[in-house]
Amino acid sequence: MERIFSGIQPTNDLHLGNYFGALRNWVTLQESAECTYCIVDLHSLTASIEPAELPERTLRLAVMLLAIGLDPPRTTIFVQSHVPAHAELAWLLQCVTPVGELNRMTQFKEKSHGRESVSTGLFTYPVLQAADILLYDAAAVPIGEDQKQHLELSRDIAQRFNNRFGDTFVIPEPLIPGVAARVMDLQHPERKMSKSADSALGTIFLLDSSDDIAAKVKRAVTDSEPAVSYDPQQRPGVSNLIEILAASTEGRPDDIASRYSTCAQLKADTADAVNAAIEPVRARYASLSADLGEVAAVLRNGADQAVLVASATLRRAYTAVGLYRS
Ligand code: AQP
Repeated sequence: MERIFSGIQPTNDLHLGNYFGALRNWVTLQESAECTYCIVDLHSLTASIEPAELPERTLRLAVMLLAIGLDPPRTTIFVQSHVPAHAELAWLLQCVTPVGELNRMTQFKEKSHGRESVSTGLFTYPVLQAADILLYDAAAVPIGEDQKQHLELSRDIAQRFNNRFGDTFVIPEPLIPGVAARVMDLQHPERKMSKSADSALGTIFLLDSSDDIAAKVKRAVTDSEPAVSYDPQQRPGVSNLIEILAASTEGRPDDIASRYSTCAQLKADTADAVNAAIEPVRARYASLSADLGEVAAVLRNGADQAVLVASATLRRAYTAVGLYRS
């Protein structure tokens, strides 16, 4: 079976972009592939999170991953910092990654913009991401479009390592959905929807109430044209709503656009469709939250399985670069 790997940060509650861009694919892939999914808590240290909040956020994210339909032990779910090989391989990979390649990363430019001081961790974030993926011999990585550049860097790093030290890593392919690959912020449709946006008004969280979702969609920024048409470049706000409705109903953006004459009706139907799509997730989240001991056990078992695969790959990489092993 093909191996799949992907990760998500415990930086805040999950939103519709995470779900449509990546997580829905994570669930589908369980049917046809050997899947390993990771809560990348080491990555989240590059954002400013209160240490006291991180354990609870990590556990809540694990509950959410089960609520969306991930199914252990068929699928491995674990926490990145429980498997030391991630940090160890990241060091090896940093030693073959030119600074110039990291300087080109758009996410680094965006996240460091205007900041007085930027951590080395934020700069080398994509190298740790490459280590995450390469440790599990992943042939494919389900991600949203915003992560495409990082995945390309992972491929370049793996190729460079293999050329220099001999075949060690599988070269991963990105798996990006055709619709809603980049869900945009409802208030700033030129920016992607994000967990850590300044205002929650532009972000639909999976745990938002139906009323909150209806209110956020109603207030979504569109434009001065009253008619509905799908044109992401010229009409990002309206087109974002159309994509959200398409992803919620498994429809096609062009077909949906042709069925609406007013933005008000588009907004009303989008809110209803989003609520229908995520209501089962909210219900499962509530019932799974009643037994956090069970969720903690899933993460312990996941780490045990992940360690086996990751340490074998790390050994291969250590031997390839010539480190002495007794
Ligand atoms: N707006 C989005 N549209 C489609 N896919 C998205 N993803 C994130 N935002 C969108 C995808 O979700 C997966 C997990 O993302 P992450 O938590 O690891 O980091 P991120 O990409 O940095 O997501 P956020 O929400 O923007 O988090 P913060 O604000 O904490 O940085 C990835 O596959 C990503 O592509």
